[in-house]
Amino acid sequence: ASFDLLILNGLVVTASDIGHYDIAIKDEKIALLAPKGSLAETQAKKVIDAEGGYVMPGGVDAHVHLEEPPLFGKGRSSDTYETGTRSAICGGTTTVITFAPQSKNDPSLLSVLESTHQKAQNNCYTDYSFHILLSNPSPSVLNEFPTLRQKGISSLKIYMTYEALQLRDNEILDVLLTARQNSITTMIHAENGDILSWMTNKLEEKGLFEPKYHATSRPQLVETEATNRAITLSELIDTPMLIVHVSSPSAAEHIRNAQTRGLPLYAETCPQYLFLTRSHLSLPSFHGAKHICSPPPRTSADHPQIWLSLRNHTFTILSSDHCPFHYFDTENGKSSVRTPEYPLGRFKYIPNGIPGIETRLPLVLSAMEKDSKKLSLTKFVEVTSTNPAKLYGLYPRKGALLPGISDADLVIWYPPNTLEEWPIRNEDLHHNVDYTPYEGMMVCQWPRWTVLRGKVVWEREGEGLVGEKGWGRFVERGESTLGGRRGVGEWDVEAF
Ligand code: DUC
Ligand code: ZN
Ligand code: ZN
Ligand code: ZN
Repeated sequence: ASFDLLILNGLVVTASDIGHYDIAIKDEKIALLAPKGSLAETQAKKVIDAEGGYVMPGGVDAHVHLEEPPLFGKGRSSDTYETGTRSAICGGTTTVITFAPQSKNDPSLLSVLESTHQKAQNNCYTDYSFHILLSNPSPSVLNEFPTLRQKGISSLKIYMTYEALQLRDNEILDVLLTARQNSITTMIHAENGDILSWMTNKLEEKGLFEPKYHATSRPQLVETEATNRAITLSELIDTPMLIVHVSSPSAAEHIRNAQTRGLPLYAETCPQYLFLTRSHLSLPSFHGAKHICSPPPRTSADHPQIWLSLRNHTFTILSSDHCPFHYFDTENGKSSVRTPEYPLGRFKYIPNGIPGIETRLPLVLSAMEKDSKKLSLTKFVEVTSTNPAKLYGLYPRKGALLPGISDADLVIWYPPNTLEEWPIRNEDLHHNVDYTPYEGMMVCQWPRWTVLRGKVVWEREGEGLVGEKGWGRFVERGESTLGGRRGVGEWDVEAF
């Protein structure tokens, strides 16, 4: 046979085009795209008839937490590299970028990177890379940036909140300057940690401990102020920055203004800011804890603004921020904060984060199918696959279908409007989390097949998960191919 796999009769959607093409795959790469019908007689070891369903580049989820120690409250991630990446392929995601977390007393990023490699190696169902999660930018740590680049790491995340992670503005400037010098992309968690700690203490003094007060302690302006400050710091250093998990229309407005001024400012949003609201945090007994993440979900009146900011390019990428904690785990999960003295827990200790790696693509595509004004198909591919690949130096190996160049990573959906809608159930998901915050929400699309480097790894109507742990490989990343430094700063940064 001349090809390994043919995908026939699909409606192929990329970030730029939609068309009826057949796809041939050989040696783990896209070999060619041809007009529908022209490959039907071609020899191949395996053929998939997409029957008019969408065929897209595999999802790239650039914001995933796996096997992390307690950083965002009390708990540890419940998903391992094995269970988290397993869940990803069942939801159409073929590449993940997780975090290699530095704690304040880790003296070397290279050893953090090494130990994260050991967790992931031979355990992944998806291809993968890591962002450095930087919590202590000591001079010796900053000196490691060139070596990180040699090892295929070209991005890092820093925090403006969390005791275990928060950097002061001068430390952020140190990181940005060194990142600029090494062409590393900086991601930033923009919430004002001092304001929200102060608010949290005030709430606790009044005896207001329940999960819903998590949202009270972090109003939109906590995010908006920090976003504006982060933009200012990146403008000063004249270096690109991505604001992660943007939830607030007012923060999005600051980002849009910065972009309009030509700054290399990028932003990410997540399904929780399109589908969840802060009223989920008020669910009876302790159930609100299932929806605690940071920033918190906002109101349903904010959702249309978040969709709009995806459509108008304010948001560059849409990631899951999959940050899994069990609900009923009394040691490492959400319930770890419940004591006889505090039966409803104390929100400040509830681990911040929700699972969503498997539901990211189906939730959004289903919402689009019900209301096509929400997002175009090409935009969907752009923000869930192509742009994350470009932003983090994976393109065009990932996020594209370029013959001879792109890996044969595909997600094949059902033909539009053919499935009866059904509710999301945690028991149908493949993560290691005992709940999903999207339980009962209706979807009408799901990946029918997922293909990673030419191999079918998920077939919804056959055996389900057919990928193998360890088929996923580490992918070395280069420099971001979205806009880089501008070199037009107000002061001469080269002098530093
Ligand atoms: N930030 C994240 O990116 N993930 C989980 C918690 C947080 O605050
Ligand atoms: Zn964050
Ligand atoms: Zn996160
Ligand atoms: Zn539908």
